[in-house]
Amino acid sequence: MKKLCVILLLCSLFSILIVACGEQSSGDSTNTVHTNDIIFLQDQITIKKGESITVINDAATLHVIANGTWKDGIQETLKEPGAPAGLTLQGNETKVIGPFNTSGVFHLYCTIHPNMNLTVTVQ
Ligand SMILES: [Cu+2]
Repeated sequence: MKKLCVILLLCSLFSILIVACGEQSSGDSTNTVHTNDIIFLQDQITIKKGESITVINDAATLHVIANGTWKDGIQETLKEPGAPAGLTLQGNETKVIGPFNTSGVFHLYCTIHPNMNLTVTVQ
């Protein structure tokens, strides 16, 4: 009886491991970008066509993300064909931007914070 329990335990641990690995390789979960109160913690990300990006605001500050870019402290609104709609990110909020259904390079920026840029390469 004790042996059977150990075997059952090992089997269930093994299946949890398989499920965990499967989730990690299924794409979207890895497309995550964090922000602090003034900037994206990374300035670029590469994703696959059809995928989205999860933006996690680690600060209590509002961010307004849109298609465009900051150049030398001056903001430039862009209308790149295929760029997804922008979004408002409240303090400590997590939101998904996308999906990006067109291949190419897209520029996202925060309209509030100078030089808060994110370049998205869609392959
Ligand atoms: Cu911002």
